[in-house]
Amino acid sequence: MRTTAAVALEAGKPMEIMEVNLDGPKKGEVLVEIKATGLCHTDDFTLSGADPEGAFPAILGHEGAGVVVEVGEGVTSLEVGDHVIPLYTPECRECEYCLNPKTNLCQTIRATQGKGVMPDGTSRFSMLDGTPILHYMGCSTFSNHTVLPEIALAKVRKDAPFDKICYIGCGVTTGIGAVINTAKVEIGSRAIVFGLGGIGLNVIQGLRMAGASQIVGVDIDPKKVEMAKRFGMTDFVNPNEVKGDLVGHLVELTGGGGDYTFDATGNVGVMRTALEASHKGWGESVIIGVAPAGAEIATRPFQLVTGRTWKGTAFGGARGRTDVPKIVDWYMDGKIEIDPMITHILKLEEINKGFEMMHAGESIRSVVVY
Ligand code: NAD
Ligand code: AHE
Ligand code: ZN
Repeated sequence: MRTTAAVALEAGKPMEIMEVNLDGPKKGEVLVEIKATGLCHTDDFTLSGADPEGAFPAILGHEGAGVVVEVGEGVTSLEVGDHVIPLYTPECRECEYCLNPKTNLCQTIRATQGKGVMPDGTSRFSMLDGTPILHYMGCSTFSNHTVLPEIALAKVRKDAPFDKICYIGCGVTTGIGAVINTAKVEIGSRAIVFGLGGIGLNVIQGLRMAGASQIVGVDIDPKKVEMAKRFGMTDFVNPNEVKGDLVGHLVELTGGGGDYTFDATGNVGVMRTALEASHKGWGESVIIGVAPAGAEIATRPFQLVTGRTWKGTAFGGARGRTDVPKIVDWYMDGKIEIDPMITHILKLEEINKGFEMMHAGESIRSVVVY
């Protein structure tokens, strides 16, 4: 079939909207009509050329929601008409990783996914002249139609609006999951969140749900303050307005350091600050942000010797086929909020404008509706 997609032809260039060929689903695969997709900072990171796994031409996008149009041979858990959320972290429920309760990182298709192809090593997308186009994070939600492995789709209730629940495909689940699954924050904890964008706000929302008593937000963009307060931030710190040492300031503000700190910026300098602003003896610092190729984290080992723990999280530690339908229920039951964070609804033709607004700090989440 033919479908319309925003194609990233090369790093550092705006995407181009074009008709592309899409082959039907092979064994174990599913054809999905994407109804809406969010724009995550990770898409921007890959488009910029900073992603070691970034390869072009590719169809980016990994935060979508849509409807099953066709199922390939052997697919048993989904049928035509089902509403689904694509999963860049799949859940096969059979591999060594899925069988270990300590991780959500299903590895069954990770190698081919990282190369931009389906599990059989080929792409379903191509240009009209036949040139193959790569998939991205196994999702490629910047295409009106896409093909995914069955294990990379969460089936969700049909009354949930696509233009809101697409955000559960990455940002909402990552932020809330980092608090609940990865840090396992206890009631009364003090926390510091670095980066108040589409992920950091969901960390704040998760911290409020978990009963944190102090939620300090740190961002260099004061435009983020109002929304962060709305979601539960109790104190705001702009590093550019702190005279002297930022770590010392945060340690004083939290009475010794955060019980939990979270990096949602992708800046390795910020990651160090987050670790060092966590409490001596027991503080845990969770890295969510994705850093550019070649970037490395550093701190004095003494910071860890004296009881701080450095952790990371992918997709908030969530097991997608199991957890994502529950998070959709939380949204539909009013237990979590999504609507205020979706600041812009765009057409696919406006997708590059969406990334410009992300760069300018004018948006929290832009969502493309097909
Ligand atoms: P975003 O652009 O919406 O937000 C980033 C925020 O960080 C902005 O508000 C920006 O002003 C702030 N910021 C930038 N530099 C800063 C600094 N030096 N100090 C304080 N604040 C600073 O991005 P997002 O969509 O929220 O994504 C955040 C990060 O999380 C990105 O690196 C993204 O790739 C990553 N991410 C990781 C996962 C995961 O599973 N680990 C999932 C989604 C996103
Ligand atoms: N390809 C990059 C790493 C990118 C990365 O860390 N991705 C996160 C999800 S970001 C979603 O917005 C993730 O889930 N990582 C686990 C994994 O297996 O990719 C690189 O550095 O090579
Ligand atoms: Zn993302």
